[in-house]
Amino acid sequence: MAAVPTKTSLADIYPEDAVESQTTRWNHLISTFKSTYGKAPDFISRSPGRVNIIGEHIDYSLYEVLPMAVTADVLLAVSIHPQEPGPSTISLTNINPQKFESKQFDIPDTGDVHIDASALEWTNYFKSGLVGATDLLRKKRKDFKQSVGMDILADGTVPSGGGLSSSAAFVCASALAVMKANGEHDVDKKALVELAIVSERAVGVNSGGMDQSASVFPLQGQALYVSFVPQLSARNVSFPQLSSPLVFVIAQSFVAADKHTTGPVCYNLRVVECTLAALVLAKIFGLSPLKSDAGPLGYSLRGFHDTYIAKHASITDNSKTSKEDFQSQLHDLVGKVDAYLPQEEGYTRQQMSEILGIPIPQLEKDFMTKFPVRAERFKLRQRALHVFSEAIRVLRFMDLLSSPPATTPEATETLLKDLGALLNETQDSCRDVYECSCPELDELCTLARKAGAYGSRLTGAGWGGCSVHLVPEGKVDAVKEAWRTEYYMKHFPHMSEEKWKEAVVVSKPGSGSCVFEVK
Ligand code: NG1
Ligand code: MG
Repeated sequence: MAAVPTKTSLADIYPEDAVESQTTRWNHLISTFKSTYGKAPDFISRSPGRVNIIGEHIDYSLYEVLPMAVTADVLLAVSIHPQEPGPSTISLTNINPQKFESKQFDIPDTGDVHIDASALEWTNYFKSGLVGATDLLRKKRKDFKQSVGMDILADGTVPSGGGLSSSAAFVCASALAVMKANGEHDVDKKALVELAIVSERAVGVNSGGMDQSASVFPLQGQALYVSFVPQLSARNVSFPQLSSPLVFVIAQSFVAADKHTTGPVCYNLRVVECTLAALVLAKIFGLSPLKSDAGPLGYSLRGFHDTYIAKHASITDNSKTSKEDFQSQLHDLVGKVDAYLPQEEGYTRQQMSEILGIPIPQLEKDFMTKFPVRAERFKLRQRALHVFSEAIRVLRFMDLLSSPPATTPEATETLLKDLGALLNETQDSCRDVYECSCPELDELCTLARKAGAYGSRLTGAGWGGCSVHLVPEGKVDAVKEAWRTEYYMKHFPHMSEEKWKEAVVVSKPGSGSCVFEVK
């Protein structure tokens, strides 16, 4: 059981080259807290954003993914109110009050807080962390009812709607703050991640568990291999020793991937499609009823996969299968999908109802009500093909990362090219098969590759947001210049210097959540 660390020095939180600017930022946060609330904060909770290196849109199908934390993060400076009878008050202000309006609300003495997911408020993310932390505290302590009151000042540097998972960073930092304010000093990382996953679903997105894992678990300088089966677990992964460093460059498309407007329709629909693909495949292969699992809607493609293997290869615990065998199972499943889910144009509700022997109203009630979807056709074939082939790419990427040190420039070049090729394949699949890219993201990828990137792809949910690129150290400037002149100046001719700084970031793998004692 690893606990969220308590830190006392910024040098333990940020990469060396970021410490100076972070010190200025943290000092500003503390002084603004003092001028806002007339006292110093008791502590600061911190949780970072993430970039997903590979394994896109497969976490909610319960396949392994490989994200890393970035330096950009959410900080919540907190001062705790003394416990008193009656409602407790939460005051929330933001370091950027023009953009994020101050709010205050009471937690009634029942301790239950209502979240109006239809209102697009930044404070909802705090509330969702609060609700999750309250539930966890109630499970841990029989007499726990209601959180104490708090004064909070938030400072987030993860761009919202930018594909670096500002939402998970905010929810994790909030839940951590509530746990800490209520006297929990050793917050279990896994418990925090699990509660944040469930909490974020309360704000309207049927999310997988990658973002919350990537915000909480990472150790500085390492990527994170996250597994969801047989249960949530994460392993820090080192990058191989190379003769020139591995450089990931992150570029914003500045197309808002706002899951609360067009987004949820797309994202939640993909979750529905993957769930139904699992059920339809299980039916076709005589595996119904499929056992329910940790997929957001109760069933997953991984659940189908393991059940299929249990029946056909008599392997009961497939999580212990060797990587090679697991990969060949996935290849086999790609072939099965190709043969047994032939309909390129998608499946109608009527067709799925007939295959599954479930009346349409029941299908809708079970899978399309919690998060409504509007689609007429469900592209089970394409979604399952993407998921199984992306799961293979993650395994291949991991294999490459564990290759022996590449000490010569030639060996380094070969390895980086191979890693890049996998990123490019992911982008092709996201664009053509999973349909979660957009022209602007495609453009950023094409420009980067032309300017020398080894591999380029969207990262996060897609449909806008962010892209990630594996770039030779010596070509970072050329890639940046290509984007500046051929993407940003073209699409956003009036872009400010401030915005340009946000647009492209070279990020080192950062460290996960922590609490910082101020006093
Ligand atoms: P974004 O939209 O980038 O935060 C979302 C999901 C992830 C994962 C990716 C796609 C949430 C909170 N996050 O990420 O779990 O499914 O899309 O790989 O919904
Ligand atoms: Mg998000």
